[in-house]
Amino acid sequence: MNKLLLIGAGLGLLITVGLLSSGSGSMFPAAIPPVSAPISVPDDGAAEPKRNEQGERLLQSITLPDEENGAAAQIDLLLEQGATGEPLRWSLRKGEAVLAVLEQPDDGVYGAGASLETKDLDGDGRLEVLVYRYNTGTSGAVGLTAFQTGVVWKPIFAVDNPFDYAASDSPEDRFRVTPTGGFKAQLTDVQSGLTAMLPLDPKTYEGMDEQDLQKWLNHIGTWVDPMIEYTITDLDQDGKQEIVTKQPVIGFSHPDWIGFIEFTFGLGEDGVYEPVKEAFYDKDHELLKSMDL
Ligand SMILES: [Ca+2]
Ligand SMILES: [Ca+2]
Repeated sequence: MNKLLLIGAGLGLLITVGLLSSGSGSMFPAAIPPVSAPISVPDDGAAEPKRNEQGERLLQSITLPDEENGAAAQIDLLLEQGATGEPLRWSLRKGEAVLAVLEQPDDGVYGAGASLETKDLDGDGRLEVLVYRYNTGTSGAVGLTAFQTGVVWKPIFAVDNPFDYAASDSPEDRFRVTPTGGFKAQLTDVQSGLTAMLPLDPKTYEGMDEQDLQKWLNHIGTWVDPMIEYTITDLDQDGKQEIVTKQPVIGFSHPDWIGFIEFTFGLGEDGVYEPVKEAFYDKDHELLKSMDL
């Protein structure tokens, strides 16, 4: 995953360098929405993807210890596509048995590629299965669903649509990013109340037309990107993994990252992950503010 994110960031960098070097006389629009770009996603390397009799595409297979007989069981990740190849749903199967199904969110955020990872998240000695799905736009958004395995496959962590956590000046969005002039922007989570001033680095905007820059510093619609990364780590050393999500806060285009939002998810008493902490960072990943949720 990290490799892919690097590719995404690299492309974004090229786009921004292009903007900075060529567009000094142009106005920057109020907000530049994520642009679709053909960034490579997992499993797109095969010229002839493997398909089963139903025409579903096999994306990945893993082996898990089988509870019943102690042998290993093969788990397949399959993709069902629509008439024009659009990804409709992903399923996890053991042979013909369907263990879990993930639907494409309504706004079709995911490309075909998806990948599996196994990890013992709750520390009970049994592996959980993690499914990553990828948006193909410049934001590099990634969704993650983690399943407890066994007789019943239960989702215990789900960012079904990472864009649900993004924000772009819409009143129903959870976050507000407001440039306040003087190379600063205020970031607020209207739901939790957490707020911080993000410092903007003047060096980033050298070469911009001075008039445009002043307009931009006061009025531009900065925005919050969806989740792009999940860090799985046992922060409090209790044997259960925490999941930390990362969202960039964007200045005028990718990858003008002016800050980051992180949510830490911890396992609740019911064995399902819930958000326990929120933190705002500046662009150098120095902590600005955090709060327990
Ligand atoms: Ca486990
Ligand atoms: Ca822990």
